[in-house]
Amino acid sequence: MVKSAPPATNSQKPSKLEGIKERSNFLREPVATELLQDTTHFSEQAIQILKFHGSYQQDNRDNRVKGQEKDYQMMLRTRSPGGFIPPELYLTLDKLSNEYGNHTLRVTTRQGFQLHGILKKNLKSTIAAIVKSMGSTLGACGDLNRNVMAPPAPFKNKAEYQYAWEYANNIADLLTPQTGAYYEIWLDGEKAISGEETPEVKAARQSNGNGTIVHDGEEPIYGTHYMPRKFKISVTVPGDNSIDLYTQDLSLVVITDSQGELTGFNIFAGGGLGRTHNKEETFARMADAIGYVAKADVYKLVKAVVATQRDYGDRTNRRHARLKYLIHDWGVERFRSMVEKYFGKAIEPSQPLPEFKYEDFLGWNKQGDGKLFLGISIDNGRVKDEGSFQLKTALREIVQQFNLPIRLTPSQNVLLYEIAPEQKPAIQEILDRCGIITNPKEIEALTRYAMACPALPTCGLAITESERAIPGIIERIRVLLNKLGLKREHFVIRMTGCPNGCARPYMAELGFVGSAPESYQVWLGGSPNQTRLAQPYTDRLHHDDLEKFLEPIFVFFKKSREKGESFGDFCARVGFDAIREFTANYQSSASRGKNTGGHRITVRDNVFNQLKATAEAQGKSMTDLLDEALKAYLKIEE
Ligand code: SRM
Ligand code: SF4
Repeated sequence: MVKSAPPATNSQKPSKLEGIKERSNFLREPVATELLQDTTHFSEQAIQILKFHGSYQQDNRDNRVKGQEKDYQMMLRTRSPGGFIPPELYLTLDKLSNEYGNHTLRVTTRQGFQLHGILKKNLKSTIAAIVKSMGSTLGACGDLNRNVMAPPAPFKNKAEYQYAWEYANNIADLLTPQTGAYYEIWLDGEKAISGEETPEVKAARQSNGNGTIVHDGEEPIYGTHYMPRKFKISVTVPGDNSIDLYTQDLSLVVITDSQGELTGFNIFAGGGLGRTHNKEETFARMADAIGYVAKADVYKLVKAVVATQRDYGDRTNRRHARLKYLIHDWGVERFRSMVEKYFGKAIEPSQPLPEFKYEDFLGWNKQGDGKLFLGISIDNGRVKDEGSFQLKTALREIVQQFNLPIRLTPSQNVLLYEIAPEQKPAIQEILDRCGIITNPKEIEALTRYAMACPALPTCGLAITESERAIPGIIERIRVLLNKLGLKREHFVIRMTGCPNGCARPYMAELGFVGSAPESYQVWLGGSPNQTRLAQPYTDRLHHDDLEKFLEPIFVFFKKSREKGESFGDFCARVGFDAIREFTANYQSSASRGKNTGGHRITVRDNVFNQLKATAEAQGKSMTDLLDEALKAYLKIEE
């Protein structure tokens, strides 16, 4: 018989957070008390508990002034399994972002929406409005199961996609906190009106298995201390890696029989990306294949994995508390046998799977039931209106007029679906009028496959810029590639403002990870379909040195790549020693005295954004557009 939660796995003192959770009375205090106080911000203890309710306390770091109180504001994140956003919720979020937030919405890398800039005094009204519109923020952050991911494509004629949605939803329900705290605090005790969970899920939560549930208190699965750390799950279909399967604590892959009937799931566990610079004991790790579980046992298996991490995950050192460290320390065999004890039987061997592909589902597509869906690319997930680029207006108008549901994608984009073919021209007209490109081929390919985390000014952990820096970085990489005769070349670029890995940079072909102000650690060698971990190539690249750094690597790539080989595959194949050797012996065309044909100038943010939107709308590069505009202004004739 295995113990139930949470035995200390060693004799060291539990971390401070374990005490805060224990004293919170199942996530009530001190949030409930402090919410009623007329203050601009919460205490350190309340901040920790607030996370479980889906909110982070932040401050606008652009507005920090020494000696003055910080410009406190709250970020709110939705819990949206499989990225599902019903139309009424979208319209509410849009309204709330204008009324209480910073006028933008942000699609996250785990298929949620974030609102930024909400003042403490408006937090209750904002959460209440979200819940009343069929949404929730409960469990979007904190030490528990986070938003469950699933491929966003609404293929109605591919049963496996429907199973992935169904099970993502049910697992999210299974692991939803059971405490009454959320409704007491934000809705004065009114119970949620959102979708009811299935009886099967309810029964699965209550069934004990071999010690998977804790008998005292309000939380049968989590107990008083919840999880040692955040816990992330995805459900996908064979071949579809849109959800970055290897980065999750737990991933399930739908397995069907020859008739398309669901038989069970392949299980992967132990992925995770967060790390800390110069702390070798922290690392990004890819999930391991654990085995196969029949459909009838899937909730039992999920609970067994959760219980293993709940009871044996490290509760003393939060930097060592994710499931990936438990699996790393134990090895897969020991981990599997512990899960089997909770599960009550042996886990079967994995079923064969085809190769995974990266999918983003952009553009107009058929749903398979006569209806259409449209994938719209959003730079870094930021839904906003700016100059001639009116994405926020366009989405609001479309959802208002056609009452369409949305699926948020793991690559920070949106899919509008359930579109009747006759609605297509009117929807296209709105998007054209608002300056939104819908043909994926017209989107700059480096941008299409890139992601960046928010970083400054909202993220308290950011070391340097990310979302605000990546457009300029991509533009410079494009100019460089063009100059080197790699005109149509593209690859996966991901950037984060610190090593926590929120935009999953360690799976990119070219990853930038903030390591100092204006500087990045550079990771190379991830694969285009995110099935191989990249490796750190250099620890500190100042952004001014981007071209000097990348040029030799791109030239080597151009000279020595195999036919059709991608940039990431090339870097992994030749290895870093070969790249370093080539770089050391490389003489750039500039240093050989030739004209590089380019100089860098700085423009203000608003000019840059307008320039970018206009260049995209006109299908030109920003450099060409700027060149044209300046020549006209300066009356330069050629
Ligand atoms: Fe993240 C913390 C934003 C996905 C690993 N993440 C944060 C915070 C809340 C900063 C903080 O703790 O104060 C960031 C808020 C920034 C802001 O201003 O909004 C933040 N993370 C995000 C989002 C919004 C990035 C985005 O570009 O979309 C993503 C929200 C997803 C969601 O809807 O739930 C987001 N974060 C991720 C991912 C990717 C994923 O889950 O697929 C990772 C890497 C995968 C993983 O967990 O291993 C990730 N975030 C972290 C970590 C490091 C965790 C670790 O194990 O060490 C932290 C810091 C922490 O937990 O201590 C963090
Ligand atoms: Fe903040 Fe770092 Fe996550 Fe970026 S990667 S959002 S800087 S915690």
